[in-house]
Amino acid sequence: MFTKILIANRGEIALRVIRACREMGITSVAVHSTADSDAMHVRMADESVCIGPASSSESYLKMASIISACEISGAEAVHPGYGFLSENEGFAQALADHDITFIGPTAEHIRVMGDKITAKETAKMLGIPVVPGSEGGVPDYETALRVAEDIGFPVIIKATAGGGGRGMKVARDASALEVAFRTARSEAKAAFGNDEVYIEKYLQKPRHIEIQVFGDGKGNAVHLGERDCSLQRRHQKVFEEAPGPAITPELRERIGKICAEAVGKIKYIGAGTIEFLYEDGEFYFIEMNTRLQVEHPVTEAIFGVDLVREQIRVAAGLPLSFTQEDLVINGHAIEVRINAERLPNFSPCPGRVNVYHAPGGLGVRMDSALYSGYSIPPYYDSLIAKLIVHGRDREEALARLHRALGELIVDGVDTTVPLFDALLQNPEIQRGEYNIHWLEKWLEQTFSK
Ligand code: MV4
Repeated sequence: MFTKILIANRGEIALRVIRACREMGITSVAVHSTADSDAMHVRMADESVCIGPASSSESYLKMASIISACEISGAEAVHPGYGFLSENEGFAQALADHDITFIGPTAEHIRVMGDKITAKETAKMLGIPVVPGSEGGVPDYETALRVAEDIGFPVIIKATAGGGGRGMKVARDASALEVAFRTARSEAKAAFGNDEVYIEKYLQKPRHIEIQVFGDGKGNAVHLGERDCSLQRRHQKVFEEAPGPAITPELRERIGKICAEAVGKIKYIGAGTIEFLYEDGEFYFIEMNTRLQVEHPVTEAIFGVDLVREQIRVAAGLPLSFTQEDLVINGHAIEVRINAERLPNFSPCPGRVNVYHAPGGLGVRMDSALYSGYSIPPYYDSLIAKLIVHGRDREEALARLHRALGELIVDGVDTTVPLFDALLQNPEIQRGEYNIHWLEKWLEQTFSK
């Protein structure tokens, strides 16, 4: 096992990793920008190294500085958290070249899953159901029309190099396809410097369902069920839950087994998430994330496992501490992302937090790097806390979320808490009846009046 791990991240996820290290008897090293000298992750880690100025590109994204920090501190492994360098194949490779362990998959797995076309080809080859569409890139409009008529309208055109929903165009019929195709191409070229696009059948009212998988790098792999992350605004998740309200035990077992077998076959190591659109009883692969995700705590809550501990174990060459049979769902968990943002426009609201008081009690987990008197810097993500509640069933989790939000105090900055208070009053949310378009429609109706 490692004796010292460097955490190449900040905020609540850095604390999350430090806590796992401490429980495992591993020394933690924080890195930070000059804007984060007073940040909680620096205070909580055993050691810290300043790696550059406020701008992420000169600090948290600067590979050479992070590798230097490993050498200065003697850290044997790096946990990248999420965002920043967590899915950067060049970083995983650079660490390997320096004999430092990247706590995550291989550079090759990151590369394959980072390109949407190779990811989809790999998924298909491994027996994962994919959205019907073109085989790879579509070179010209004539090919686009042939594919679209073959799979049937509506279709969606996506940029191979795109991500986070950028560079997508929907065409409802043949007359709309030519404009959509040419616009998608030129926008992809402008945004990503790569004009390759591909085509898929457009699913009109799907849910976003993602399967948590875990591999030991030796061909053993398990799944930890699904999370429903359909409630998103501009491709940012705001509310996530596990298990998914629409997913039966039979559906979970079917898709979970397919995913676990697939990652075992490629000898995947560490945590991964296989993302699907789910509609009318069918799953359609869209992409795979090769990192720990923001919303991992809902999975931890219902399975009673520590996913960061498992990431560290398999990175050190140890086996997973559970088998598929050990993984039994207990109850229901919900996470809400609390951002320092002003409603209704979600404009970032950095600044001084005069008073912070976290909720507590049975079934409540607050992952946050806030403290009273902390100044939220304007340079990074606006996520300031994740509130995770766990109950015996969905109804209890919802009641607990309402109760916990009432205990929370964040005085000094605006937050997205009022959004959750309002969502909890909504009968469709209470019944779990929503899809990927629900939140944006609701926001429009609620705030345009
Ligand atoms: C789709 C789709 C409908 N049909 N693909 C958006 C982000 C990217 N990861 C995939 N996305 C979508 N792909 C087909 N074939 C609808 C979306 C989509 C979406 C997906 C998940 C969560 C929120 C979304 C919001 C708008 C569109």
